[in-house]
Amino acid sequence: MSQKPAAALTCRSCGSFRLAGVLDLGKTPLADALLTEQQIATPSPTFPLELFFCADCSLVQIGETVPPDVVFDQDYPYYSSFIDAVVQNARENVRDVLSERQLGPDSLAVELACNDGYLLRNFVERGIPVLGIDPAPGPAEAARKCGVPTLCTFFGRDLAEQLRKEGRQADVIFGNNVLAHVADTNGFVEGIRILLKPDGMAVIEVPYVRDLIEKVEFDTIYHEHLCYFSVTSLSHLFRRNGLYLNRIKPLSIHGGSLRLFVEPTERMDESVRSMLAEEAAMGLTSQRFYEDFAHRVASLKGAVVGLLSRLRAEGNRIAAYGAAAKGSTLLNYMDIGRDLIEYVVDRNTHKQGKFMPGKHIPIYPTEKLLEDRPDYVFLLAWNHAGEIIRQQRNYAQQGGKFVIPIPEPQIVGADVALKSEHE
Ligand code: DWN
Repeated sequence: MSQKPAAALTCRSCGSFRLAGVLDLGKTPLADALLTEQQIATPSPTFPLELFFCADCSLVQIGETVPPDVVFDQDYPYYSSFIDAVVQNARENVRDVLSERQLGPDSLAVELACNDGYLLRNFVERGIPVLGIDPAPGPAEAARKCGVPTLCTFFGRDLAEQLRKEGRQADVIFGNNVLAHVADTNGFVEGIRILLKPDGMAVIEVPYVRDLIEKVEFDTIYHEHLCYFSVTSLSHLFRRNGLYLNRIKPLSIHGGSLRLFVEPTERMDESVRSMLAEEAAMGLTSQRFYEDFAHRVASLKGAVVGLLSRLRAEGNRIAAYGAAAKGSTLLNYMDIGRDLIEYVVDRNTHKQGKFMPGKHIPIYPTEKLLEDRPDYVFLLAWNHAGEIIRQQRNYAQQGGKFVIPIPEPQIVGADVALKSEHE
């Protein structure tokens, strides 16, 4: 691993200059910037994608900050409600919070990056007032359509102050897969403290950097994800802004995540203490934990490209499932194009008919798999393998097979489809 001086760069959380290079994925297009037929005729803008480790607060982060209004523009295509696991995870999250906190008509539940209302609608159904905040116009409009009053804007210190002045402080603030996305990390967290009632609680979900490193989930690195959190780096970030990480619930979603319970009063429990101790013992707080990551990613590339090339050389046809942002990183870093993958399928109607960034692989509805019957389906959305394989059991039972690329390439067929049906 290079000890990159990275002179111009400072840590997004603590401001330290002591950033060490972990992995350089080169200059890549924006992962969710899917292209129309017209747009593939001209080159897309690309941006450096390099991962660093902060020796002072342990935050893993990328160096480049692409302007948020470029990343989350009017074409931002991600809609949570197309993914059953995400909807179910949100339903369970709300159920658990409501089992601990008595909320009613005088309460307020806020979600930062509420997307299409997939989570707050659980409060709307119970008559509990809500407020959604999301900068992407498409998802924000979808949230309003399911009864979630939504501000289509970025959240931060200023908006929090404005809402507090209007008397709209929150009993509970949710933020799922948003903390890693914000350019002003400290301002966002300070905004949470300002918006929370003194006895309020924030429930925040983030992917866990330990899973990223240990399971080689390198494709979850893209320009939307500015930060990659450990419990150690999160604890520093919250404390600096007057909040306390009091409880953690590890989750399997998105390749391994943490559900964080954060309050204005310190009440740290054993779940936090034990993870902090484990991270120190494992070395997540020092460079050595990250030193061989680049080598392991390069090895994974060789194994995946080798498998796909062998399958193609044997005369097999291969499609992909999931026009996921992570899929863009994987295809572009591994240089996997239409010579190996004929097309991608996705349930999200906003993605169908478009093309993947960089490799310009076309995206079709998922029904194409049964119509066209490719020999293999490469799971770009490997983090949803169970849900997808269950859903595509007819394809599997007719001989179709799946290639799961992460943490190492493996082929699964009907036997897994049948098994996963009963999971
Ligand atoms: O942080 C983020 C994560 C949570 O979601 C966002 N910045 C962007 C996005 O990342 P992603 O696109 O890599 O997420 P997913 O959830 O892995 O994307 C899955 C893709 O697969 C979506 O386009 C939906 C699609 N899908 C499908 O077509 N049928 C997914 C499932 C489960 C399905 O059954």
